[in-house]
Amino acid sequence: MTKVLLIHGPNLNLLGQREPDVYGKVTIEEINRDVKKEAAKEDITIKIMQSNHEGEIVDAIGKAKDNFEGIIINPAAYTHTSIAIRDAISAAGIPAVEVHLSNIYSREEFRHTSLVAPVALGQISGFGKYSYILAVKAIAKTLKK
Ligand code: CA2
Repeated sequence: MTKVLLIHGPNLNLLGQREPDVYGKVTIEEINRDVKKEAAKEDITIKIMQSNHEGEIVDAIGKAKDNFEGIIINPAAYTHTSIAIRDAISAAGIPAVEVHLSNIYSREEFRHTSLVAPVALGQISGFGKYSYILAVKAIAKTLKK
């Protein structure tokens, strides 16, 4: 069974509780349930974590190489600020798909830059919870090659 690590970055635990105008009503639990369902169709086992702490995310990416074949990550606000997360992904040497619920390019200018994108396999942005489903399909296709 192929194993993939899904990382939700800071504040994504608040989904569905605040700012529904930006992120909709979807909750992290609903995303996780749908992602697991989609992954099962692709014979992928998903381990899911959420963290509000940069170092914790860096540590998880650092360990991922030994236990997972790929990473799906929504780095949330760290997308735009974290060289540490970018370097960890680059060092991990396994494919990582960057995911965003919102279209980061249609929002404030400071969200237009992703430090992670250059070291990711690709980026999916703007499709709400379907961004995550598309990410599962993308990583599945890549890992089956
Ligand atoms: O669109 C995305 O998925 C983002 O990664 C979400 C981040 C944001 O900083 C990125 O620019 C784009 C924010 C995640 C915080 O989510 C919240 C959800 C509900 C209430 C408050 C924050």
